[in-house]
Amino acid sequence: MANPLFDTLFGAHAGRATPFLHLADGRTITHDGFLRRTAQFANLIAGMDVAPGDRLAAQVAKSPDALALYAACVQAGVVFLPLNTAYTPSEISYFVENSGAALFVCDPAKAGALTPVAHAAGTRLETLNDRLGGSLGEEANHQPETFATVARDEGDLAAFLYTSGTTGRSKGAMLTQGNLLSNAQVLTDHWHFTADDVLLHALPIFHTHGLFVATNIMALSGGAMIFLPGFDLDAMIDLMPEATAMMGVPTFYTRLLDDPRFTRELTAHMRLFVSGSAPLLADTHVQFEARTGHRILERYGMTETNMNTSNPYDGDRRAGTVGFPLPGVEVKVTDPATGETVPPGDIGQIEVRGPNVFKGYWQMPDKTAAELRADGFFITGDLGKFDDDGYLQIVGRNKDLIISGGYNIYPKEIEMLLDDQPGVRESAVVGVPHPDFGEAVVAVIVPDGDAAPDIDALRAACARDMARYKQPKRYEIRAELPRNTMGKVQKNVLRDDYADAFAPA
Ligand code: MCA
Ligand code: AMP
Repeated sequence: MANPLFDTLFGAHAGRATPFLHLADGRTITHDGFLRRTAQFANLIAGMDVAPGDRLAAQVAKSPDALALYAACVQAGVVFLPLNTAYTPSEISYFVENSGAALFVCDPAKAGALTPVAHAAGTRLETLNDRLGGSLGEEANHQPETFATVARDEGDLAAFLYTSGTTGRSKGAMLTQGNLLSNAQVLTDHWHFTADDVLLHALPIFHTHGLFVATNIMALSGGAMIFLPGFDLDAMIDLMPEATAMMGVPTFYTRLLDDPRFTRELTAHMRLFVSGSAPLLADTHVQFEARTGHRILERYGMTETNMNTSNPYDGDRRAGTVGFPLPGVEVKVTDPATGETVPPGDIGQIEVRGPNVFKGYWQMPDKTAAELRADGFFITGDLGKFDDDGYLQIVGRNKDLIISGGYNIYPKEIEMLLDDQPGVRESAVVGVPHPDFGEAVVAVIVPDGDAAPDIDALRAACARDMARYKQPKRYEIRAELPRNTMGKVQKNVLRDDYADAFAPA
């Protein structure tokens, strides 16, 4: 096959007038219409001297054109690098520079703030909005609707997704065509997706969940998506009768359950609800089944590996577990000190090997070597155990990571920013339970001297440099941080002390 990922996901549907994207405004884009738009973008970017293997970074609103830009990169052999729309210019500048992107595409409304970023990185800037506009959207209209697909093989890179580290800066996870394709094939099959499915798609498309799981599965199966710009409770309840399946982070499910319109009747015709990206509370699982009669199917994945395990489609979907290794994926639980597999029931670090596991971190051989063993096993940083029936349970993290509403937040990044502010001697950032987001960020500040630091100034500094979802939702002042005998900050003590910070009154 000339370009396995493109040919299987998109090319296979050439000429089909079947629906691919149903939009909130009532429009429908067919498979063929989507392919023709994709070809226009592929012609455009190839004409801008963006060559196969080059990176195209995009911080654009979710829209059919944003998705066509992704498909166009696959067709043109260009490495697609999607970026969270919440990122500030200072966050963006790192990704554009670090990836050496040949082209950076942003929303026209942000072009003013991002032009200096692109200049500094020596990267060409173009724009795209969610209304077929922006320089790229307009230019694409004048391009041919066919494109000679660039040949690739499964080992060639298809995408970079940046993922933060416990220390230091974000790392570009290099994902190959084979990584994405193998996972899309396994999941489509495992979850029984066919051309008859209509997926209610309200996730962002700059992360694995919304792009490589939800979109790739629907592209492969030939089904359709109700493609919402983002999470919108009213629209989701209105449109659910048109769908057969939904994928979401746990916050989607708790918000739906909080709404009395979300009933057994509304979901009667649905065939599948999938949850992932963050732990689904067993309580949510139970409540969901009581309300709707459906058992949510929970699965487990990572940016570096796509999906690793899944509860069964047919069979017992167990609350509080992430199911079994997917076909072709090996999962083992090991002792962090020795790397030896521990017996079932014992807790250890979760390691994963398979065609889904990424190629390494872009230009970071040391970090790659630290997490990806020579034998192909990737050390996830998650802690878990297998039960006697072979279900994997995630019990914690061996990494300092907060997951809030499905977004990963690395405390170190926030602490480094806070520690640089006037009046702050040191800081510690922890995640504590939050009724909507699962976990929320609390910053604990130790003042430098007697005067309390200006919390508004700290908020402003975070707002300037950091995406909103990362910004602490609570600041606490403390004379000192709790430390163990080795001098290490005891974050578990802080998590306990502020455990009720967001408890409902
Ligand atoms: C929004 N806010 C958040 C978050 N989202 N704060 C913390 N965590 C968040 N996730 C902020 C807003 O900026 C706002 O701040 C306030 O919280 C309330 O916003 P709201 O309108 O309620 O938020 P929303 O627009 O409804 O978004 C919530 C959301 C969204 C729908 C849960 O965060 C979302 O779509 N999450 C999905 C993330 C995802 O796709 N993750 C997959 C990663 P203020 O009030 O101060 O203005 S892929 C992955 O993890 C792996 C591979 C996997 O296994 O899938
Ligand atoms: P990311 O690297 O941003 O893709 O986030 C991956 C992390 O999300 C994993 O390492 C887990 O810690 C977490 N995660 C994903 N799915 C689940 C799940 N079903 N239950 C618990 N944690 C999950």
